[in-house]
Amino acid sequence: MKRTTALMAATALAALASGAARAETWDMPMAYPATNYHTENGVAFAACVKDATGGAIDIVVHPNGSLFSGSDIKRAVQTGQAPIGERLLSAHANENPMFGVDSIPFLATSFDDSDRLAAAAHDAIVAALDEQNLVYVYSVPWPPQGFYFKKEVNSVEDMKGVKFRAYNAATARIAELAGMVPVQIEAAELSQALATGVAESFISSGSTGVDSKVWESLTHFYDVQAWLPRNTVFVNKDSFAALDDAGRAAIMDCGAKAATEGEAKARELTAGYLKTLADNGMAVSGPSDELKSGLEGFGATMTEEWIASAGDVGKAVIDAYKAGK
Ligand code: PCA
Repeated sequence: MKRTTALMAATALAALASGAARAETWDMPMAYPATNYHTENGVAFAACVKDATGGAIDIVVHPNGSLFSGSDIKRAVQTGQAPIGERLLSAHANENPMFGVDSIPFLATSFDDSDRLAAAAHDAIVAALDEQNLVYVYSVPWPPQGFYFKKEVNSVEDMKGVKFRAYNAATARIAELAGMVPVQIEAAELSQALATGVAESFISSGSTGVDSKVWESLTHFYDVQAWLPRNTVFVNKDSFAALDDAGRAAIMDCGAKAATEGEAKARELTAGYLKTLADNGMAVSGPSDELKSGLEGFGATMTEEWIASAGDVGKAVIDAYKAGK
């Protein structure tokens, strides 16, 4: 009895210290498996926020599209159905081209370049999210993107007619340029789509290839390092405004920590993912010169298209990124 009272007093004190009136539980929908580093990093972020607020903000991560499917997460947070969430922003480039800046083929192909591009685009992305009732918290890159097939592919001509799983407008556009047949599928449904033949190829990281055990359906991975898309965590603007100063600071400080730690993890895991693909029997290699130059041709077309759609803001971001290289 005595112990319980002491514990309750301690909890009350912690809540007082954080300046919060009462504890709040925040559901955080995420689209990738619980064991993926993005998700584990989200769970660490939630623990950081809980600790920093003395338990006043308790963020509960829902992985693998279990609360909202990947394609619904952003809208759910915009409309306040969930106060916080994580999404592959480039999947929403149709709403604002700035969301697709990380998926321009061969613009930023390493972690260092991805960081520089994200820094150059930061203010524009924060503003684009703000227009949609969202507050930017942090983003973490995926490893470089390569192609998965169930046959040897030595040129873009070899891609013709293949059923291709797309995850955003850029991946669908590549399919179109290559004469493939694109079908939009979330990562949570990828294994099944490959097993049933709905898709027979895709572009992604080694991370998603391993998560989806793609060696059960496909045979070849080409490490073309086309770009590094990012997952972005954002909060509903009204939910954020309703917090006290300490709560808002906890979210932003823990977000900065999550950005650093999540990317460190991505860098650390990248080579191991490709090794796992090879250990499971896949042929893992770089692209042939012919394939590479075909893809670079698509990249040039898509860079022009992106700059045309993103206007002066987009051009300024690309110029700033290139100037810093
Ligand atoms: N994995 C995610 C997006 C990029 C990546 O590497 C996916 O394939 O859905």
